[in-house]
Amino acid sequence: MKHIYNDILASISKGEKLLAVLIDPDKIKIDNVSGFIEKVNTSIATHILVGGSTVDENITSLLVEKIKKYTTCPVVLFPGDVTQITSKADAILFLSLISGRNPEYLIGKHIKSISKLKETNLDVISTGYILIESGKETAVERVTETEPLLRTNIQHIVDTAKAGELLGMKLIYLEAGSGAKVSISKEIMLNVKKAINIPLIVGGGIRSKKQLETAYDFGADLVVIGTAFEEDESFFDELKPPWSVGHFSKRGK
Ligand code: 1GP
Repeated sequence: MKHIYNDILASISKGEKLLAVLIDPDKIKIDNVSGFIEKVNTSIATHILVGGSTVDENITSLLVEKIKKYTTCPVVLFPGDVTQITSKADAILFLSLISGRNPEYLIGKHIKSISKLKETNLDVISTGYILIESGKETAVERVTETEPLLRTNIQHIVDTAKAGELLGMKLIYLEAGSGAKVSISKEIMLNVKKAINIPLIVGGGIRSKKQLETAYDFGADLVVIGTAFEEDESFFDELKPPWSVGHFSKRGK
């Protein structure tokens, strides 16, 4: 088993910031994978996340297999459902949607996934997944039938993240939703980061280098970007090492 979580901790302890490119199996053509991954490889990206809210069965496995052919970046599953689990990846974010109150997404799906997970060698990373409202309904809300947390109720968001940590979760993921118009605010990131002692992931609606820098400056250890790369692959060209910001260094490059 690859120790992806321990590697994340080691990178963070060295002051490094991490970037994951999110690939939604529903949104990429299998023939375009090699070209897309080539771009990932030349950028500062450190991880590839694979997953989506609604994905046809078996596509994920084929996609991950193909991605692995072209990169040494760790591939981490970010599954919307049990069917997206594949042994071809290196790790899985074992997400519990702690902003919501739907038992299926708090513990139900997890129980259903065990027989499949037992057949894999994935590094299973328990993740407290917190959906924050971003102005319009997101796919996560629709699929999970849960309400996001109000972005103005900072204390409630902080307490939710802290409760996740105290329950033993290893990562906290603040999610504004794929393609969100408004990304997670500085104030939310700063306050959550101050309260927790585990790595902080931030994603949803980050579309520029400036927004990426802001997320890092306000506490994100790992930023997830999907839509911006899907819509314009030239964004990768702006994110090439060496990074111009002094505080940022890319692991292994
Ligand atoms: C979505 O946080 C991720 O689950 C990434 O969002 O597609 O908006 O980059 P974007």
